[in-house]
Amino acid sequence: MNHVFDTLWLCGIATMAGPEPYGFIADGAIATEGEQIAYVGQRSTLPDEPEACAHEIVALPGKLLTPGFVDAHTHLVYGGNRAAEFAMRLNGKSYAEIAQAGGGIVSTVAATRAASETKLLEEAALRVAAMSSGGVTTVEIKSGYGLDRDTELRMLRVARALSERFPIDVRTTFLGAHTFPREYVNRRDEYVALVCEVMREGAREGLIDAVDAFCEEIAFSPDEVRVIFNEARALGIPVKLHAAQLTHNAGARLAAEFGALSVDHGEHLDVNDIARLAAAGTVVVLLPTASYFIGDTHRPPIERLRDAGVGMAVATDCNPGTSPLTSLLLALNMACIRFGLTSEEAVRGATVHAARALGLGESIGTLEKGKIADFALWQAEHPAELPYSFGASRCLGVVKRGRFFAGRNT
Ligand code: DI6
Ligand code: FE
Repeated sequence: MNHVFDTLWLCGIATMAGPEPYGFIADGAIATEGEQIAYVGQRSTLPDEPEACAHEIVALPGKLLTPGFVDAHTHLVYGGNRAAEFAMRLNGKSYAEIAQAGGGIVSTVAATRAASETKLLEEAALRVAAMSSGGVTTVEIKSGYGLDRDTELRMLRVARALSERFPIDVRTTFLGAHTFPREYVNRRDEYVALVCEVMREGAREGLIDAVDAFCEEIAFSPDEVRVIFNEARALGIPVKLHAAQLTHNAGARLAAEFGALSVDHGEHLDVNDIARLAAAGTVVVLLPTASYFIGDTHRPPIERLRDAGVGMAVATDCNPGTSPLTSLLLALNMACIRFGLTSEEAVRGATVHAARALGLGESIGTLEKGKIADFALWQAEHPAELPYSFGASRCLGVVKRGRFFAGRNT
């Protein structure tokens, strides 16, 4: 008598593992047992007739199953929105003028500080619901719109609470070093010290899975980031870095030195950075919709990253200022059209490499025996259809840790 699995799914499967493009199996079978994948392969190589292999059979002819999508870079917990600022930009106002008029990131900081935990949770829940119905089963959420002790910790608690409401795992990233709050612009060292203090407190409460900083001329210098990364290292927390978005600086080099999980944005990475990131195994997280939304035409060095074998993830950057977006599929499409990724690289960017960017490459991101049973189900026959179709979600539902949740499109 063969071993009997819990559930057996029969459909096209993009495993994103193995030598085939997309690891695609047209006539595939994947079985779950508890929260894990117990079998994946050709339907024809199942040990027995499907009915004898599992308690429950789900046959979905003409449909596609992929690893659950991973959105590896979001700032989706925030107060208010920046639609008025968008309108000002359309009327010719520059980002600097808007910032002077009290807009920009500090306006989101003010709105986030003013919002209660419940209000932040309700608003973020709408965004997570949209992501979940778009096939996302793991999302990274950053703090960074509080820039004070209480609000930063509140943002992280809200991020954690979201995973209890949806079939989604949340990885929290502490981004106290997003920008300098007004009250500290002339006391930068004191603010860096505060960031370290809040990091320690967040770590004690188990609220921080990774530490990030915005390393730019207009934000934190590489030396300031080093202080923050040293603190993270002392606490045993992995780091990632917003770097080379607007200008080139020593940020990516510093990230590689600290073995960062990822460098995010990366439009201005140079050849030396790329060699160091490749050696460190650091993933570059591409955020094509942020560059689109601010009208930046500078493209990341995709060919060089590809040639060096640096993993490229693609994420939404969901945030009120530069990417008010919840559709990871749209980000994949833009990664192809605007940045020049292949379809397969784009899908890898939302699965394998996105998982690696969160330090979760061993447990999710591909469909392999023993990994967590996180799947997205699609109205598609082939994975190349995913970055191709834009403006509509084809997601039929997700399987989270072995359990099925129907999507809004079913
Ligand atoms: N880079 C970004 O694109 C966002 N944060 C960051 O460090 C923008 C944040 C905002 O404008 O609210
Ligand atoms: Fe960001």
